[in-house]
This record gives sequence, structure tokens and C-alpha cells, in this order.
Amino acid sequence: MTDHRKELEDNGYTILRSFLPASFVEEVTGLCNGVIDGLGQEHWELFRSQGSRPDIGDIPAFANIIAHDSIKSVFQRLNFDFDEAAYNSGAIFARPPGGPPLFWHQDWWGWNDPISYRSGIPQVNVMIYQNTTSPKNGCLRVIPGSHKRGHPIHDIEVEYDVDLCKVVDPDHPIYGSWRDEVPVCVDVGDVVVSDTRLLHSAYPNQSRSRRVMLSLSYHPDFSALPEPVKARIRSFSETDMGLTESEPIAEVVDRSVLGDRVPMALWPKKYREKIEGLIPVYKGAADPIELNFKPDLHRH
Ligand SMILES: O=C(O)CCC(=O)C(=O)O
Ligand SMILES: [Fe+2]
Repeated sequence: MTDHRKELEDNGYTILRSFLPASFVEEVTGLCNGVIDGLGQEHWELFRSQGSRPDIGDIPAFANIIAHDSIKSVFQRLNFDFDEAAYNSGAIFARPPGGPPLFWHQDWWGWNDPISYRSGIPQVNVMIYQNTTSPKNGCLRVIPGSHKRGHPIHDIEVEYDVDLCKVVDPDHPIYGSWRDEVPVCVDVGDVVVSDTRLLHSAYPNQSRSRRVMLSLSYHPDFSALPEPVKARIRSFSETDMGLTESEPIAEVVDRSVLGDRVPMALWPKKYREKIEGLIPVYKGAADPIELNFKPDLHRH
């Protein structure tokens, strides 16, 4: 039997083939299509490189997916204890036909903390693809081992800003191919789990159909993380929006900041209770660690 945990640790990603039940993938697909079909033109123009990337934190119906037994099984297969996991965020990456490549990046934000340079896995992406994928229709591509080792991509001068998302300069090397890149081709029912420190991107979609993926991000062992990291994760979640246990949530949320978003703290009880065990709780006083998306792997 493949040691998927070792693959994840050594390569920075692993693929569990034919792992997800069809009924679960259908539920995910239905929810994702509903969201994608409602996206406005500005969204597609802004996120041309990603395809789309609506945050599912605004959509309570995803509670069922975030805490689903199928996801729990993924964690178990990787020898993680789902009871120790905390949810971070989720987004839908829909890549329309004819769309450009995704820029190379990694998703870890805590490079200022020494754990980033150690063997533990601070955060994972669980990626549920809803089509068969290949380089032709914009599949994921990765640089194996780049979660631990420096790579020339890390040295590319680039601002991860709006112009990069809009692909203002399509010839920029951050969209380009590398000799050591590996396409991650999957079938429906496969699930890809990656260390968020891994360098990844996606090919242009040269097919005639949309390629859709739901990416869910978790901390597999939240309590083992250093305090400033936990404090930052808490700040990502609703508990930092001025909420305290004694005050009713709806009264302290600032609508001028939130607009019409429905943060998890405000999800109706029947949804919220499903994810209760996955909400990151940190009651200490440490200041949240500064965000740093730029690794220093050459020195470490
Ligand atoms: O669209 C993809 O295949 C990759 C999206 C991505 O960057 C992510 O899930 O973090
Ligand atoms: Fe990513």
C-alpha cells in the first residue's frame, strides 16, 4: 500500500486515487457550480490567472463538505487525527476554456516562524477536482520537494498583485513552464493533498470545457502550532472580528467592514454546529505572527 503520508512529507503532495464516494463528489460539484454560475463579469476579469476564486467562507451550505466524513477519511488515510485539525479557508478554482496559466506560488504565510523550516506539516490543501484533468485542460502542476528546498522560482522578482491575477504581462516567467515541473493529472473521485508550502500553478485551459476544483485548507495538528501562528489563524477566522464569548455575535459585527458577507460566526446554527470541532480556538495572548509569503529556503 502506498505510504501517502511519506509522499506528502517527501514530495509535498500526494494523490489518493478513486478515494471519494461519487455521492460526495456530486454534492461538491452541485454546490460549486451554483456558486460559479453566479459570479459576475468583474470576478472573471480580476481572477483571470486563477480562473475564479470565490471564498466559500461566505456560503454556509459548504459546512457539510468541510466537516464531511469523506474528508475525515482523507485525514485518516494520511495518519492525521481529524479531531486535532482546524479549518482555515476554502475557495473554488474554476478555469474556463481558453484561460491563461496560473502563476507559480505557494500558499503558506508563516515563513517567519521556524516551524516553516522543520519537518512537520503546518497546513494542507485538500483539492477536490470535478473533472478529469490533464495539461490540456489546465491541470495542477507542482515542483516536487519545493516545500523544503529552494528553487529558482522562489527567486523570481514578482508582486502577487491585481496585475498578476489579471495577466497583464503573459510573458512573465512566473506563468512559465519549468523542466522539473510535474503535471498532476486526476480523475473524478481522486483527491490531491498538498503541503501549502509547495510551489504550484496550473496549465492554461486549452480544452472546450471548464475545469473546476474545490480547495479546502486545514491545519492538521492545530494545537501543536506555535502560539503566534495560532493567534494569526484565529485572526483569519471570525473570532477576530471583535467577537467575544459573552457578546451575541450579530451585535458586534461591523457591517461596514463585512458588507453582505456571512462569516462563519454568523452561519445559521444548523450549519455552524457541523464545523464546530474544526474552528480554531486560541485563548492565549500572543500577538499574531506577521504574514510572510516569501520563504528563505536557500539559507535554511
Ligand atoms: O487550480 C488549481 O489547480 C490550483 C489552485 C491553487 O492554487 C490552490 O488550490 O491553492
Ligand atoms: Fe495555491
